[in-house]
Amino acid sequence: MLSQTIQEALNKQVAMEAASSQAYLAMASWAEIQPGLDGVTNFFYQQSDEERIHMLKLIRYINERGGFAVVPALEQPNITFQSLQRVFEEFLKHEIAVSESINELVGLCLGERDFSTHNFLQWYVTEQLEEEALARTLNDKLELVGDDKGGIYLFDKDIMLFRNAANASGNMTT
Ligand code: OFO
Repeated sequence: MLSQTIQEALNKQVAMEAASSQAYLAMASWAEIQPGLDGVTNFFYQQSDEERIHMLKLIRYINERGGFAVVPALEQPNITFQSLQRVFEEFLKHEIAVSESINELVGLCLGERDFSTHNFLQWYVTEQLEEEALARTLNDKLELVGDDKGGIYLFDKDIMLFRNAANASGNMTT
């Protein structure tokens, strides 16, 4: 049985994963109406789906452990972006915030001696390492490219390869 404290903290994480899914959906929709960003569009649609799966995993776990998973209300995320660089900066900022939140949750579980939840959360710890690394790599590449249209074309063409490579090297999954 989950303690009230852990249940509340897990439900906060549910809301965070849902917000991530919405934020990345908005990025996908923005990218889709820009000329030539098919790769970035696919990347964020897929990223949004994965965040929803992260949310579902938490919901199932909370309910399985005798708690009650609360489906959260959603705020509208940023829907327009000044540039492709801004999109990826926001992506990285978001992933860093998620990692911090997961780390706090892990610490809380140790304090509460909830070793099952601590164990369950290890998947998220690994996942966040992979996602943050991928977000940093993509930001570095965009910084190199700057405003060069040819570079942005190649970035868009290769983005799913970077993603698949990150999936293969870690356990970024769904
Ligand atoms: Fe990368 O946010 Fe989910 O866990």
